[in-house]
Amino acid sequence: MSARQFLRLEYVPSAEARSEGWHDVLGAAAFDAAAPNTRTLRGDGVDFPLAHVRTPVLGDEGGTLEVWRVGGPIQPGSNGPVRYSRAGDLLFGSVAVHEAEPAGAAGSSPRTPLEIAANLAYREMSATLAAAGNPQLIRVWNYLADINVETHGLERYRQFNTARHEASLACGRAVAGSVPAASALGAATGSPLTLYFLASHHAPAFIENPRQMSAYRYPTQYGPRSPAFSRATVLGEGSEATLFISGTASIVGHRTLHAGDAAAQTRETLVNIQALLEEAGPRSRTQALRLETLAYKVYVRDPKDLPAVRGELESALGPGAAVLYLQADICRRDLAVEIEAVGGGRAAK
Ligand code: 3EB
Repeated sequence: MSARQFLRLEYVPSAEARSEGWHDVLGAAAFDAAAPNTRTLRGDGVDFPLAHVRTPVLGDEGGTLEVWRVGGPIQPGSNGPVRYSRAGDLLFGSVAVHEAEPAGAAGSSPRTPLEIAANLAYREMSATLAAAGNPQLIRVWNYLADINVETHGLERYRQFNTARHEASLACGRAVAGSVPAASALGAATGSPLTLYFLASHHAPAFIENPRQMSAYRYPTQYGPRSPAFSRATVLGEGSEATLFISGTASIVGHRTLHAGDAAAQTRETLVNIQALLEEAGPRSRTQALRLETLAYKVYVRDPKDLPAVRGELESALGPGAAVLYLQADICRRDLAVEIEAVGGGRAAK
């Protein structure tokens, strides 16, 4: 069995990206309001999977790269539309699928262009993991256009959940319990369904939040198929561990709290993240991880809420924390903010 790789996460402003060394990059995601122009990066000999996500970076005119680095040799590969790279027991992959109108067959499953795209993306991701021998999904990031828009009689986030659930079942994957940490956010209209993911030869620990109903047990009022994700996963143990906290919001039980109050939603979300740290600590010997030492991506629905959200984060984390603020629509209309986090490795901004 290969050695565990030590993952490091960095948020790098695009303007500074040219001066980076890329030899130890397993994969990356570029966040930018504009359609991506990554020719400069490719021109510099970059050969890792790079997800392009069309969400504006708040408080910064240029885009930002989320960069995942490892030690040791990296092998690139591809499988159908999936680009991936492997290092030791880790795999990073990325896939983007455009939505097209279905050729017919109304009433069959999957039914909508988004369901078809998500079904394809999840099947290709699964096939890639099986072929590469890194079958354990640890963390998946999902970005889809117009996430709160209803088409074909169902909100698009709910369509996505249907396809994620059904494709996972079809690939022999769990839809409850042993499911990866995940986020699902809106992106610019017209952008393709974009996924990037981390997988391993080793299963992670799966962490739920005692303050929240598991999302995979949500009642059908949130959609016909429940969202198949864990609240957090931990790969490895103790000082070697990496903690992946899923998209987390102001939800207690299964209900949204503090609708219309972005500051209060931010505080409630941080209480949920603290609860996950307390659950993960004894399970994975990650007690050394504290709120202040995590790296965060903060999704703000309405840019005018940024000062309130940032104020809450700075008072909870101090001014030195690694935080990337993005504008994105969130999976429930009454949520103003969603926060995801990574702990361990050496997270730095
Ligand atoms: C996803 O993969 C994650 O329904 O409790 C983010 C924050 C998400 C909260 C929730 C779901 C929730 O679907 C999206």
